[in-house]
Amino acid sequence: METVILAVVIAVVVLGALGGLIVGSRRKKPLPPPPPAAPDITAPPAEPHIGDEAETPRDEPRRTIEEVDLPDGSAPAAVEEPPVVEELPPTEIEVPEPTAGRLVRLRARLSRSQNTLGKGLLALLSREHLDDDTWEEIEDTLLTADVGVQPTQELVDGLRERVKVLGTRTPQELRGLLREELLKLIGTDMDRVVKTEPEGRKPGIVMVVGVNGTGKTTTTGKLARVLVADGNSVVLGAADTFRAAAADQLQTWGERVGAYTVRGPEGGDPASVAFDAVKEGKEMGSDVVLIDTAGRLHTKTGLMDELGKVKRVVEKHAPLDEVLLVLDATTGQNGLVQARVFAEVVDITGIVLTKLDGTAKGGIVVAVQRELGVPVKLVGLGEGADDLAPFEPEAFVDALIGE
Ligand SMILES: Nc1nc2c(ncn2[C@@H]2O[C@H](COP(=O)(O)OP(=O)(O)OP(=O)(O)O)[C@@H](O)[C@H]2O)c(=O)[nH]1
Ligand SMILES: [Mg+2]
Repeated sequence: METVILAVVIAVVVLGALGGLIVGSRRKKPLPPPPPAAPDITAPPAEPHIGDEAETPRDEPRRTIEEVDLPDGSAPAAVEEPPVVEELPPTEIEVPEPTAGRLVRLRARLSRSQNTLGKGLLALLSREHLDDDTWEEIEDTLLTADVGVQPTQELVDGLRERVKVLGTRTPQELRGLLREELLKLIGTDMDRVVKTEPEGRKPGIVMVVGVNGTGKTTTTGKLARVLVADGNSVVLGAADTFRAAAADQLQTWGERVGAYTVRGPEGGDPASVAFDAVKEGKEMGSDVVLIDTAGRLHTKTGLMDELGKVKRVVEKHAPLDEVLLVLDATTGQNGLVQARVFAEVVDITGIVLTKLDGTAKGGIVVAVQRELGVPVKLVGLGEGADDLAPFEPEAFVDALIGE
């Protein structure tokens, strides 16, 4: 009898232990796959709260280039790192070019703006008789280069006045005048530094916005390189969930310089991806989080509503340090209309003008700053990884009018 009881007891113990093992191993399984992609557009916008981020699948090994200490006690048991060691490909981390003097190095890329705007103006100003027709041609040149009506008027008035005072003119004097007047239009006293180092906290948070195809993702990738080159650790947030390829594109940029990319399911909530990216940046002790956003949407929610929401949700962590509006310089006046719309929803703090290489419309720099009252901080001068330059008015004008 005793043996029977003993057997039963042993059986119960063994079964219990097995059950425990099963439960235990289930707990160790990776987080469940993402929910189906179709978002419920009728539901009121649900803003993520602290803790919601656990729902975002961590579906990729973390590719950090260094060990990062999590803050004490903040690592919840549920977040289990997959064993990444053998999965890491032998990624070669690139060392980006330094940013100093990039605009000067890339000046030849401005050749079309240089010919129409800079050289065109100089040629006109060098005419023996500066009659009304010539001044009209000067005006047309400026308007064609997208300088904008009001700034064009100011520049022509300023030049007319100074040329009159000057009397006879040498080419050197004319170049000097034009240089000064162009610089006056562009402005030399604006703060064009991309703010990534907020006081007393980390990480700096930068959001990149703009309509589709302007160069947001490319710019985010190039900016990550610039920051890494300057010694910062960077986390990228793929808040363009419109298509998986968008996140892949960003992640590829990140991997080249060893920046980790936070992404969500295709069609998922961009705001929660952005929220998670900043959370991750905090946990990893990163210096900067760059958030790439969509230029168009899955849902019927307006792009602007969505951007507003991304901004609000990210600001549950901390205020955004920069909101960069990316504008395609080749689209001219269209870009200005876009700028106005974006500025109403998110406070734009800086403009990135892309595709300035090969366009004659370099004057858009002036027009867009006027439109928004916000400085151009970066310019895109090509598709290459390091073809993004800090915008320096002097170097820009010198490139336009030659030396
Ligand atoms: N020539 C030139 N091409 C650029 C520049 N910046 C971006 N591009 C190109 O513009 C195209 C679109 O760039 P993306 O970065 O994908 O644009 P996006 O705004 O992220 O587009 P969506 O994600 O569709 O909204 C790419 O082919 C880029 O290589 C630039 O400064 N000069
Ligand atoms: Mg993109």
